[in-house]
Amino acid sequence: MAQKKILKALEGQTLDVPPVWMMRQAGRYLPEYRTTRAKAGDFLSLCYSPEWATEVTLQPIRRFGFDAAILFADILLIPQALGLDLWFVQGEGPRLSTIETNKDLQKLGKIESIHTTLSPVYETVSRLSKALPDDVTLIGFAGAPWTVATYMIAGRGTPDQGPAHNLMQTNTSVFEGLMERIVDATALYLIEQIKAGAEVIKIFDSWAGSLSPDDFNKYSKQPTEEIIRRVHKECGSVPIICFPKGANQAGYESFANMNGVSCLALGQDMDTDWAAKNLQSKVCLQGNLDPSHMVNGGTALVDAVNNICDSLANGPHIFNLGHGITPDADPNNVQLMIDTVRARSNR
Ligand code: 1CP
Repeated sequence: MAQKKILKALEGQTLDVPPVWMMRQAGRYLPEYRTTRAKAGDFLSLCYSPEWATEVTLQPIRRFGFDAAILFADILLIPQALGLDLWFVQGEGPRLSTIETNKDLQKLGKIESIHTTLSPVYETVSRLSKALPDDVTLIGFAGAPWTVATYMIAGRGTPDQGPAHNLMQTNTSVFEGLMERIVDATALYLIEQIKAGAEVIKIFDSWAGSLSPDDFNKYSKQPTEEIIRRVHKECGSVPIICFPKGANQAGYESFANMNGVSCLALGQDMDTDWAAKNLQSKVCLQGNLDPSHMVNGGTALVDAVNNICDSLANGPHIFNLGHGITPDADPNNVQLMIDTVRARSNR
């Protein structure tokens, strides 16, 4: 039986007090993160420096004592490792060279060569697994193929993932060829993270909500299932958290019924009473406080935390936000959130 609280919840145990961590817990809302990032130079240098990436992953653990640490990296390192150019424009976000034609696809490197670019990330995982306190769980992660593909096709973040939908419809073979390569690379990447010490894997499908039901099944659920199958075949039954963000209830139900999924992360748009009733007997649930409470705090925050915990109290629950914390959040509100969760007792 697992000793760490997060692993207990992922095994299906209902705990007195839900364990807690936070998406983007290492980030710009923390002054110590901004200092380290300035020393590292830029965001990508931070991701590829085992020393600095380890430091920023540990910062929120030291300050708040979260129950899990998530590797500091980004879902867009996979496109870069496959051969695309990647850079971040200050105040705007990521930019990438794009995949639009079969010729672009053929230019991508051999899948196995991703490890050359990504080896510093594995080194960070290995350092973290030694540096973390005994009761803190180390989470590795990757983007799901659909979400990663949306950036590789558009060359940037898009409000509606239009370019990826267009390629899917007008050049299905290039789109599916790209998806296959991302599946191959992501499985290898996650296997290496686990070998280096990651105890849990989270797969972020941030743009799953823009897919029609058929496309959701084909391009969110099936590729994710294939990655999990390969990871489990190579590494045994490592717990997997999936986040098909914005998926509807039928989409969440199909993920809960999928082989190998231990936990589903809920966005703040999900009704926790519905999720408790329809999903929690099959999987652990993670979430789902609206990140705006981290900006505003006060009794609204306390009430919202308690409502979520009440609603999910009768099954396995890991407390988290419904999406990443924003740079304008107040660290004092993070402390208030943790104190409110830890003051609870479900029995
Ligand atoms: O310092 C900075 O200015 C960079 C901001 C930042 C950070 C802190 C980016 C750029 N990425 C990250 C780290 C990151 N990204 C983590 C680290 C661990 C943690 O949670 O603390 C993780 C898990 C991610 C995952 C990620 N990157 C996702 C999936 C989750 C989500 O937020 O939906 C996505 C979509 C990205 C792409 C990305 N990276 C960064 C930005 C600003 C974006 C979004 C771009 C866009 O669509 O406009």
